Amino acid sequence: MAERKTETGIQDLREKLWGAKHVAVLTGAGISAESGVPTFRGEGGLWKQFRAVDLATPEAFSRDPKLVWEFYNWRRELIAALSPNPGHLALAEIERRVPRFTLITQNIDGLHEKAGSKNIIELHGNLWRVQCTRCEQIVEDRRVPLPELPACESCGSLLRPHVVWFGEMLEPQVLNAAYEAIGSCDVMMVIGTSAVVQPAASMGVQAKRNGAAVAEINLEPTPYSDVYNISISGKSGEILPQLL
Ligand code: BV8
Ligand code: ZN
Repeated sequence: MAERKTETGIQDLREKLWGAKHVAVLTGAGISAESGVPTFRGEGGLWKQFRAVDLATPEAFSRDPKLVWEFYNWRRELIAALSPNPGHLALAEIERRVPRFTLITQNIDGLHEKAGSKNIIELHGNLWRVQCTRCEQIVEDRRVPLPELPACESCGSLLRPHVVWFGEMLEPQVLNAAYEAIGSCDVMMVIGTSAVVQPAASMGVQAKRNGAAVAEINLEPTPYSDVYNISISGKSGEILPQLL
């Protein structure tokens, strides 16, 4: 395992970042950890407490929609009270200072938008949108909590969270937009993701293959730490402001 440098890594990334024409960023649950949003894997991770297959799959929703809604209502309640942290804010500031910026996130918490980021691609959907299981209409819904079994305003059918569950396809336009950014960026930062959920997990390597310089910022090593050009060990809320 190559050494994961913090000081020289930050210096190196700073130089690359401020010379870039198009900066792409991929974020995971780790960027929101310092805001108080639980991550999925690792210490205190959601999937230690709950089984993903019981809650974040279409089969789980068909079997027990009340239980799945209870899980999402609990997360809505928790996240509604939280604010962006210095990591989210630094990304919004970087976007204002570079010629082109694309933020690809696996998170559904909406905190990047709250921090002022503009060009956001939400790979896995958004906790604050719901979709009708029959007429497929998608609407923003910020009620906390939602009824046990929320119903569509147009057709009365059961609503589901507008998120991508395990075993479901990501929306093609969303995925295409992400791949376009990955193919055209010259610098990519991969921040706070354990890099195990596909297809997001391999986006950093794809950017590197396309010629971008790729830097990881994570508290822990990941399967790609040795593959990227730079791997910085630390909290995103502490590292990202140092890039400004
Ligand atoms: C699909 C949304 C086509 C809702 C989520 C190829 C090989 C093997 C399996 C597959 C494959 N392709 C597809 C699959 C199946 C599956 C998959 O990847 N499974 C894995 C687990 C093996 N993928 C899919 O099903 C995807 N669909 O590919 O469609 C298809 C379909 C069927 C069959 C084949 C192909 C859809 C995946 C969508 C899953 N939806 N959730 C919800 O949240 O409720 S995933 C869930 O994990 C999260 O939402 C999150 O988005 C995602 C990723 O997690 P991370 O963000 O990385 O978070 P994690 O907790 O793991 O890590 C946190 C990291 O932060 C850690 O590294 C930690 O060290 C670090 N950290 C902590 N604090 C800090 C920090 N870093 C910095 N600073 C800090 N302060
Ligand atoms: Zn409907």
